[in-house]
Order: sequence, then C-alpha cells, then structure tokens
Amino acid sequence: MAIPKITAAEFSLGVHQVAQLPLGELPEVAFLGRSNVGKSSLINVLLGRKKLVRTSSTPGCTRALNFFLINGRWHFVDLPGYGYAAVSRVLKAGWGQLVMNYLETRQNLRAVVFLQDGRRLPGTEELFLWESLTARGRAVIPVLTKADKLKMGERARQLKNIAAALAPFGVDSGDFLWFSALTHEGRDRLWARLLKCLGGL
Ligand SMILES: Nc1nc2c(ncn2[C@@H]2O[C@H](COP(=O)(O)OP(=O)(O)OP(=O)(O)O)[C@@H](O)[C@H]2O)c(=O)[nH]1
Ligand SMILES: [Mg+2]
Repeated sequence: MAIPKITAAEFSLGVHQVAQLPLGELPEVAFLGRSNVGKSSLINVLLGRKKLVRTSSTPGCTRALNFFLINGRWHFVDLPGYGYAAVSRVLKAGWGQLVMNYLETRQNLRAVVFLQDGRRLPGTEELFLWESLTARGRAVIPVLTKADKLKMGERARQLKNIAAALAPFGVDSGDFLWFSALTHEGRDRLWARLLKCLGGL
C-alpha cells in the first residue's frame, strides 16, 4: 500500500487538562509508550518531517498531550512518556490521570500505537495499560522500536517473549511491527495499519 502524501503537518495544541481537548470530529491516533521509547521520532518518520516533533535523549521530553494536525484531516497525538524517575508511578499522578482519562474516554481516538523498546520486556506499566486499553475495546497497534539495535536472532527471541507476556490481552506475535527511526523500517506497514483505522486516504 502506498503511504499518504503529507501535504501539511503542523503542531496544533498542547493539552494539559481534559477541558482543553479539541472539539470536533477529526479522527485521531495516539502514540503511547515509555519515556525515551521513540514516540516523537516515530511520528517524525511517519510524517517525513525531520523536526516537527521535538525528540530528546533526555527522558520526559514530551509533557503535554501534543496534537498535530495532518493534511487537515487527522490528529496525531504524541502522549507524554511514562516510567522515568519521579513520575514512575504516573499512572496515579496528575498527568497520568489525564492520559488515562484520554485513553479511556476520548471518542475521536481510532487507534493507539503502543510502542515498546524491542530490547526490553513489557513491565508493570505496560501490562496495566494493555489491560485498560483492551478492557475498553481500543484498537491497539503494537510497535517494537529501535529495531536497528537488534540482530535477527535477538529479534526472534524478543518477539517470542514479548508476545508471550502480552498474550493475556489477545495479542498475537503476528500483530507486532518492528520499527526503526534510523532506517525507516516498518514505516509503510505502520501507515497501512493506521489508514485502516483512520478510514483510508
Ligand atoms: N537507534 C535508534 N534510536 C532511536 C530510535 N528512535 C528513537 N531513538 C532515540 O531515542 C531517544 C528518544 O527518542 P524520542 O523520540 O525523543 O522518545 P520519546 O518516546 O518521544 O520520549 P519522551 O518524549 O521522553 O516520552 C532519542 O535519542 C532518539 O534519537 C530508533 O529507531 N533507533
Ligand atoms: Mg517525545
């Protein structure tokens, strides 16, 4: 499948409270994952923009729910990462509540791209989030990031272990996409999955 031509991609707003969530019917996809997993980098690759979304080697770079308007018809939502130092218990803290509320109740949300570092195994936060998302019937697209850091043998082993940990949530090893922001591996397949959820080109 062809990837869409991105004619316009712009930051539209940063949401710090539920009341600031944009009104309107635009379908959106959100990018969820541990801090530093590569959410912002992945969005830049999908959009073919080097620096639309700020990336950083300092975890916790993205603090608000950042909405980007794409081709005037979709929102991509870069969520704040969880799992670093002082906010590792996010799921209860202020902005953790905002993210959970958003994930659980947002009508416009068509799919959640759930990123997991391909070198790690799902931790408590991931299991908690998978549980909440699947309980709400959310469409989740599991992506394994930093694929360029793993050899083929390691990938196979990691995939098997990650899929086994997430099997209780109905995830199958065939559902995962490997992705690399360096080589762009996985970009086209991820677009195909996104377009299915967003209703095509
Ligand atoms: N090798 C490699 N490095 C990557 C990849 N994706 C992201 N990185 C690096 O990982 C670091 C974090 O990337 P970000 O995209 O800022 O991560 P994030 O998930 O948005 O982090 P927060 O905003 O803190 O939640 C940066 O140094 C990136 O250059 C990848 O596919 N391969
Ligand atoms: Mg980020």
